[in-house]
Amino acid sequence: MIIPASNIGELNDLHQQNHTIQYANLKNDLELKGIDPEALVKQLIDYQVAIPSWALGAGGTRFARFSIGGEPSTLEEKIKDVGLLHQLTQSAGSISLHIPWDIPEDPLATKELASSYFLAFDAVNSNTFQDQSGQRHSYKFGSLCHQNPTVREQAINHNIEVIEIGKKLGSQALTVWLADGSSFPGQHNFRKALDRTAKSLQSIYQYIPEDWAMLIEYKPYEPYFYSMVIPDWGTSLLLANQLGDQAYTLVDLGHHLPNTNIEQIVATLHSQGKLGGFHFNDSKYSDDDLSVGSIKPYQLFLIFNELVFGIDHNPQNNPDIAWMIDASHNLKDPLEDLMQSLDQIMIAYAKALLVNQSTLAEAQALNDITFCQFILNEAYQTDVRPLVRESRLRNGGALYPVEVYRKLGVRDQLIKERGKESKASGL
Ligand code: PSV
Ligand code: MN
Repeated sequence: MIIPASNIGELNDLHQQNHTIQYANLKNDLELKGIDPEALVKQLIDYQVAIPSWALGAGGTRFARFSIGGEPSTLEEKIKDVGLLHQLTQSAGSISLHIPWDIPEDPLATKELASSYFLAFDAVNSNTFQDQSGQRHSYKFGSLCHQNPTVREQAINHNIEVIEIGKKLGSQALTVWLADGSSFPGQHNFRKALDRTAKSLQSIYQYIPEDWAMLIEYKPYEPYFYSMVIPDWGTSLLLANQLGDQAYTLVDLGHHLPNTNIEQIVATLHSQGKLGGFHFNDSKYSDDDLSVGSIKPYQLFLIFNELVFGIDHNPQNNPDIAWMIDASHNLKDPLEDLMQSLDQIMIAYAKALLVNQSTLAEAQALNDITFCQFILNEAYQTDVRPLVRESRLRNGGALYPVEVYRKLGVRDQLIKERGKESKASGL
């Protein structure tokens, strides 16, 4: 769906006067500190986050799934939903497909449709954590780590097919997340399971095109509760190093045990040139898939602080990172949630851009811890929302995306078009 620009303009006009004052005040404050607000707005405009094709419908828990109505039931409808998100936020410029949840029947037409909404295709994701109807061998006891070579071969071939689909769409990365693991001590021989996985990944890696990356995601537990074959960033990095220059680690914020210092992991991986991808979400307990920034916004800021520093100090040539939101909700309207999440990502990024890195380095050299913390607080406690709104406004986006979405009754229109019972593929 595309909203007439005049509708967005009219709703923006309601806030324009306040926004002009707020932006002018912030601009003034920043200039007094020697910061160029225009440069920040440009950086925010350039920062784009991929939307996963599986986040546009209601997600389920293992207890229930509550439909939200008007869910996109085809890939085309999903692209239209991401198009709408991008139009309102100007920060969701790509879509990431999960195969086989979303297989394009006519990749060229799919690509053209996406381009008409100014969308590109981000990483393609393989799925060897579910059995599909008609599938010959089950993944119940693993995929790339499976003891039976025929099952491993099936999972390897699936990944190769996903690469082929991605090539037709213009994707440039394959993300592999493995549910492989064990739920009981003794079930797995850890060494053999890891070794089989490494060999399977090697077979897939050979099909990675020259200008692609292979992103290896880790997760400490779930769906298995005793061990996961790739439980942590160390194991992912080890595999990426064994595979070669085009293999990287992907950090999903929800895939850490409580209180893990994720910002340090990010810094370490980036310093090794091995941080390839990022899945944004937030969590209170584990992989909760909560809205980005809803639980630990300060942690998100600290992560961005490491990223901003790393991107500016990159002799190791860590490539551009694939940014994506990875969350699926069973309560909120997913489009509203994605707009809130994108906003929080931009806010955390904008705050991190305010950190005076050279003054921080001087304070660190003097072991002036109080001043180090002051510098971070100064940035974190700045209200950067006018900057983020201004960056949306410059390209025709909404000052307040959720408000526009609600005032125009978009969900009701989608329900009228698609019905109350339509169901998006995914989890
Ligand atoms: C697994 O929990 C994961 O984070 C992987 O990225 C999957 O592709 C995705 O979630 C599915 O929602
Ligand atoms: Mn993920």
